[in-house]
Amino acid sequence: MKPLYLPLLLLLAACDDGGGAQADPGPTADAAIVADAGVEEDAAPVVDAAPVVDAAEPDAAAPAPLPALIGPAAAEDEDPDPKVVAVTLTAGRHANTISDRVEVDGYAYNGQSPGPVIQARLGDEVVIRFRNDLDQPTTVHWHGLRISDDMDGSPRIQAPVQPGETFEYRFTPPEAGTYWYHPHVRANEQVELGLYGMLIVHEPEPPAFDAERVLILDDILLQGDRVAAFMATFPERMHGRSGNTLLTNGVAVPPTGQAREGQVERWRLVNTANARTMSLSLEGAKFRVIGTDGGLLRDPYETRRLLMAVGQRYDLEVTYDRPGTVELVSHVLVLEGEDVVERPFVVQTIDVAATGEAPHTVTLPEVRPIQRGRTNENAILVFDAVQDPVEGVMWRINGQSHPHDPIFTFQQGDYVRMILDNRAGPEHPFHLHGQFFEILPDGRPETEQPGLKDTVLVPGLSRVTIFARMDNPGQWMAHCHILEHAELGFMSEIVVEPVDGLSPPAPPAVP
Ligand SMILES: [Cu+2]
Repeated sequence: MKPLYLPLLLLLAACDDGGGAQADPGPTADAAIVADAGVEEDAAPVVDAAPVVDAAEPDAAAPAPLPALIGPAAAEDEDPDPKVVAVTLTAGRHANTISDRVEVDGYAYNGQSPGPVIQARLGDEVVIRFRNDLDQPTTVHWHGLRISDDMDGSPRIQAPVQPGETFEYRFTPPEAGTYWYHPHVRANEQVELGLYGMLIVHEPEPPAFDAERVLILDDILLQGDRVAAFMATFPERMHGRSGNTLLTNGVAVPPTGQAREGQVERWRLVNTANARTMSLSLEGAKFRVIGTDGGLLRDPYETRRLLMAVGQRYDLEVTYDRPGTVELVSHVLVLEGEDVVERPFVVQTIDVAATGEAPHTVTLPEVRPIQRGRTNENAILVFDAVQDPVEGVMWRINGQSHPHDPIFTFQQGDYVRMILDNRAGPEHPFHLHGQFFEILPDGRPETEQPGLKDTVLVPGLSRVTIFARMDNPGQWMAHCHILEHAELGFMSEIVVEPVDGLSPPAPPAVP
């Protein structure tokens, strides 16, 4: 069987002149903190607190029903308590159907890939009764949730769940937003084989959209009807694995949905690919960005292209202002002869039925502004690579691959300016667990991303500055989200020490 409609897809990462792992040693870890210890006035944005959605009026009797969801099947809440969401989640082998002609031997959660959409309301306690039916250890990481570190799925804290064993994850998400979950053990293999899903924390009073549409965007590298061998090529080690087949909610044929002229939907997007940065456009409807990694934006914005690094999320408000066909398009660099050209691939189609009705206006909850203060710490993180006799290439962060000790220790409440200095050719989507940050905009699309983020794209041979408020104490992974880079050394930790009198990010008082 053949991969479906796609010709050879090419890496999106800029070519680095033939594999140029750069041997520049970079600064030593000792030299990495360049902070003058003193507090420094800062004109740049600094995260003060996550945007807080104003609490809803209490209605103790019955919570409002969750919005209608279009996408992968949602997990069943097994707990009758309206304040608790309890879900059984089992990882196991599964034949994943990606089209009516191709079935791929892979993995799945609860027999579906993507796994079930897990939904909670802000303030709910979430209990995940996890079971590992794989033949290898795994964990579940809740990407973006600022929960306690022992529930974060980090294999440095949580002993990985062995085959046949169980683990109960228990947390109360402190912010509403669009999140996702995936393993943090051999992630380049387990995610590619199908272990990923979306987790939604709804606002106390969800905006009244006609529907919410979940779009989990991925790619997969197939050879015939099998997933290609892992780490078998030098380009995969250099740039991460780029698939030759794009998947939307696990299927290769662009799914078709239905809507009616005048309707307004919320689309929740996540890029779960191993390495591929998505460049997206939406044609045939009006849309604007209303949310990102850290939840709803105070100032939604319009754009023609969405640049979406792996791990990042966007919430869109999509307004069907005319009948016809709406297409979500992924713009991919493709090798044609000797030329690299950008080609459009439709990854979702919506047929919009004519009604003659004008779109209604959806009122969004007011989001408080992000407070900006002063940085009191600075950190430089240098990303580079060295040649390695075994692996071909090893990725480094501040001169070390897989550093054993934390690369930085901060105090709870620190405002940290982090300079992410990429000295190699390939781009790196940098992901910080447990905290949010803001990106200092500098005109490049990678940095023109307002709101609170947990993942930022750092292009090759350049720097990006972020401002992080370290308000969640614990031991937190800091790594490249190109899963092959993380496996090959680009995986570190920071520590945030608790400070007396400061509480960790707590769920807001929701009645
Ligand atoms: Cu990387």
